[in-house]
Amino acid sequence: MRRADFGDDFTWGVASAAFQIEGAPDADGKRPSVWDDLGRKGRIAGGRVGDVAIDFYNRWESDLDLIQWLGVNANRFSISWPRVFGDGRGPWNDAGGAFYDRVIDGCLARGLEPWVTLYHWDTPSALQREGGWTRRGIVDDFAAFAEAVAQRYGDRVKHWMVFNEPLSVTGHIAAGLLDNRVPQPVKALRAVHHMNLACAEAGRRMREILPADADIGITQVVSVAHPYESTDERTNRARRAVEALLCDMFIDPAGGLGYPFDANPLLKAMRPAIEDGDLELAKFTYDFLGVQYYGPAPVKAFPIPGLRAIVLPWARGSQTKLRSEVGVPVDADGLLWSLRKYAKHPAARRLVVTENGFGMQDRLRDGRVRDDIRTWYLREHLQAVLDARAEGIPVDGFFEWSYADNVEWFLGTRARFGLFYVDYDNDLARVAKDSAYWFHRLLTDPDGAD
Ligand code: IFM
Repeated sequence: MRRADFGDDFTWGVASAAFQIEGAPDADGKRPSVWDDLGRKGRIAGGRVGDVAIDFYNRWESDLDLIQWLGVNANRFSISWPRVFGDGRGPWNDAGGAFYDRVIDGCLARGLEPWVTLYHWDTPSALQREGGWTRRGIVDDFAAFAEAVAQRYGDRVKHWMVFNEPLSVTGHIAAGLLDNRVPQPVKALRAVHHMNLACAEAGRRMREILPADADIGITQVVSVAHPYESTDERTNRARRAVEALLCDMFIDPAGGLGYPFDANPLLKAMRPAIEDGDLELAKFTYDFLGVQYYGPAPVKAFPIPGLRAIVLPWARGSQTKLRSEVGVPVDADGLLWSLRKYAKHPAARRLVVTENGFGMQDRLRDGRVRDDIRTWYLREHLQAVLDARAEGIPVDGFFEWSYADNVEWFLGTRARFGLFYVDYDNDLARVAKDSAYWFHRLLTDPDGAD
């Protein structure tokens, strides 16, 4: 496989998120986020691991050097809402904002195009106490934050993602994980609608502020359900019901298609949150849809005739045997199917794989991390991207998750996704894994990598 196979216009990047890498939860006027609180309450494995994370706040220069060494031309990271915008409604915090000036300028100086996510789950605690995404007023709060970020960094940042994987946040709400552990599925569905309104409103306001060539996208869990196609209509209905919940309820409204209530009647519980005119407000054409693909969602039709079938993602039933540390089945075909499915969606003009990677428990032995599985996984999924491009599907970028091991949310530091190993027992030293050397060869050696 060679870099040239993907063409000159292809974006190669790595991805990360503020809470997972930065640490420095109170530095320079930063206010707390819901994830800082969860760490303090002992709800993250390992406890307050997010307080230091991998110390990107202080090590950003040497980490950008590592990212540059890989040979990528883009770096995706997120802005922490409470680092720059106080308790969620401003005022702008100059000291916190200056950190992202340094990172953005540092990227540009190294030939790395900054790809900036506005929201990667770290809701300011103060807004969370008011109900977070279950409160409709957060739509305006988020849009004001988006405006402020665009005004501050829009002179240097061209590529934006308004949200990262809203599904994960609504999943946390549904399971009651963000507060008192009481499941709140109906509130979570209402939060879906608020997020859709917020993303569209933020997108519109950003377009007014940013230069005409700004590239505004959103990232979603784009995992088609498996089996990908079936002659059995009940299985196909189950598949559509799961895909409605994973992704379609987040992008169909943006594309002017409304909510996929027919595919999954459970979604109708969000109806009380939908006010007159909302479906118009939820429309927004993104320049790109960020495809976050780790594995397919196995489904089986519910065995009671007449009942709408829905099986939880990652349930048993997959035909693939290998699973990552976070329980995701491995199947690169699913990426090709996902790209096919969303290639012509009216919500977005093109596709970018904004996350793909393999989580496992790597071991550092004699200074080396032999992670052949991760290398194999990346090669397989990159091949799926090549196959999609050969079919004419407009996918023009790939971001590996993540450049280094980091805080995997509730799992803490237990699952490692990085190309660089982080030695938590040795001052967070970074060690290039075998997969990092492979990625580096792929991107820098004209003969490519096997
Ligand atoms: O670490 C997460 C990331 O924050 C969002 N997408 C999935 C990754 C791996 O689980």
